[in-house]
Order: sequence, then C-alpha cells, then structure tokens
Amino acid sequence: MAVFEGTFTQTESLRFAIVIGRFNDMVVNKLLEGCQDCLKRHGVDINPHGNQVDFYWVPGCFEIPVIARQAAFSRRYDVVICLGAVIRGQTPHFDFVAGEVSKGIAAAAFQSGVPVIFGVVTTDTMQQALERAGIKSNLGWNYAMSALEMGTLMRQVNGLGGSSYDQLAAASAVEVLSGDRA
Ligand code: INI
Repeated sequence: MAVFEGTFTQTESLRFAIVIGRFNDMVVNKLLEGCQDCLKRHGVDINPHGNQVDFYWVPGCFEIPVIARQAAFSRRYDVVICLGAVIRGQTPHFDFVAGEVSKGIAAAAFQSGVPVIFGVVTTDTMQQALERAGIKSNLGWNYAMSALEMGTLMRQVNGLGGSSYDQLAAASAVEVLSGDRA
C-alpha cells in the first residue's frame, strides 16, 4: 500500500479561488496579504490577471459559502480558500454568522470533492483578531499552507483513477440506489 501526503512544491499548475468576506476589512486585508505572500513564496503566480488565482469579494462571512460552493463545483480550481473574520460583539449575530460560515464551507468541500480551506478567524475581540492577522502571527499564511498541501494531495488522489468529483458522484449514486440516503 502507500502513503499520500501533500507537498509545498510543484505548485505552478495549481489553480486557486480565494473567497474573501469584506466585513472587518482591517483584519481580512491582512489575512489576504499573508495568504498571498505564502502562495507567492511557494511559486504561485498571484497576479489576478494571471492564470493561477482568482479573487472573489463578498460582503461578509455569511455570503462566503454560496460563492465557495459555486467556485468548487466549477471544476476550475484545485482548492478554494475562504478568508474572513467574525468578531463577537454584544449581539448574537456572531453565533449565527460563525455557525453558518463554518457549516457552509464544510458542505461546499464535502459536496464538491474540492478542498475548501476554512480561513475564517473567529475571536471575542478585535485585538485578538488583529493579533492573528499580523500583529503576532498571520494566519493567512497558515491557510495558504493548508491550501497548498490539500491541493497537491488531491491531485495525487485524483490521479488514482477518475476525478474526485466522479468518485463522489458514483458514491452518491450508490447511496441513493441502496437507500442509504434519506
Ligand atoms: N460578517 C463578518 O464577516 N464578520 C462579522 O463579525 C459579522 N458580524 O458580526 O456581524 C458579519 N456580519 C455580516 C454578515 O456576514 C452578512 O454579510 C450580512 O448579515 C448580510 O447578509
């Protein structure tokens, strides 16, 4: 048998979608900078007019999943990276937005068979968010590393025979036919 692992090399043919929630833009712009810096230093052409990375801006994290799902299903990308910041305020809005974006991103990945990276910072305060977006470290860099690892790993998995989409569709069909799915 074999061991499969992603790599951080041979990135020149990978294609990325980056979906960015504009809300809390002071934090999010920094996450995006960290993410782009990491991709660039690993050989990815981050120019939006190039052919490796497309950028999708949405109003806030709540809107990320629908675009991430559509991008994943387009089959245009190896990985979709979602960036956003949900900061707890005095209202329950935080819980609704954080809950929906995490569930939605997971569903987009699972349904499409394309890795979708959860690059959403969730914190109690703006200070904590800024610390994670450049003041202490920049999680945007980590999210890009996860994207590189998953993109290169999925290339290997897809190379085993059929695309992950085909395998997913086949698995779904079996579930439906066998009545495993409600
Ligand atoms: N969107 C965020 O990305 N982060 C937040 O912290 C946030 N809070 O707390 O309100 C937020 N709200 C906006 C939301 O994502 C939608 O854009 C809006 O509700 C319109 O659908």
